[in-house]
Amino acid sequence: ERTKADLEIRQKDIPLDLLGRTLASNPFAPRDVKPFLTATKEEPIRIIAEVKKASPSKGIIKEDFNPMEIAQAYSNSGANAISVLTEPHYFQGNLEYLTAIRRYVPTPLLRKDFIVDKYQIVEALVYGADFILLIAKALGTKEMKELYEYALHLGLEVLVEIHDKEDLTKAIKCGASIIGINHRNLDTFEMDMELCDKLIPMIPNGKIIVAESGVSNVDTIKRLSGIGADAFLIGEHFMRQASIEDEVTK
Ligand code: IGP
Repeated sequence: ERTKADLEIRQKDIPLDLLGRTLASNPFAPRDVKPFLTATKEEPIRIIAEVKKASPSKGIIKEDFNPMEIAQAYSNSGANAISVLTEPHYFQGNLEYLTAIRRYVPTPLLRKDFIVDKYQIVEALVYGADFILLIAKALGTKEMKELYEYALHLGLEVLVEIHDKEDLTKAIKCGASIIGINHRNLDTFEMDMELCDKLIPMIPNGKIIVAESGVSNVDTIKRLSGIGADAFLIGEHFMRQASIEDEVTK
């Protein structure tokens, strides 16, 4: 649990000399994830496969959870990126999973967590992420822009998650180039699988669009790809498969 003093320290900027040392000794230079996530004629459907043991809406999803094995299976079956839950309480994630996977698996990695301060962004970098998640609903416009620019400054890309029109306005204001439409309402856990139909037409051209949550069949993927989604963030469905490799290859 974070104490108030802890939070106050975190709100301060990380001193430049400390950041400089951190970056100088960082073995994980972030890779450019945009080409991996952009739909092309040759590869019109991009998959971000998620490593997730549990969730607040479903409880434990996978009992015999081995993050490294799962990531390897995702990578072998051609996933374009891997999302690693690092949030310890609700998702039973761990930052160490990110580093372990980064050492042995070549696929680009998303740090999936509730990111609210710069400290977590530096953490994402040194633990081996290539891009991070920022949730529009959880941040003010000014705050989000500041965190977004900080991540870019460190060489990380950002997936900005939206759930409604106000979130989209925020995402556009902060200059987001990768926008994730989360079908799941994070307050109520309600799903709206028609959300992309409403929001994609409002998104300016040239953005990478990621459809997130509740995607569990090829028909949904084809339909959303047809209306402009580049990539699909899929967690639970893959975690419940006996053979992840067969399922991703579909
Ligand atoms: C994956 P699903 O329904 O395929 O397991 O969803 C991903 O979209 C979901 O884990 C997620 C998430 C989040 C988790 C989307 N946004 C924000 C934690 C925080």
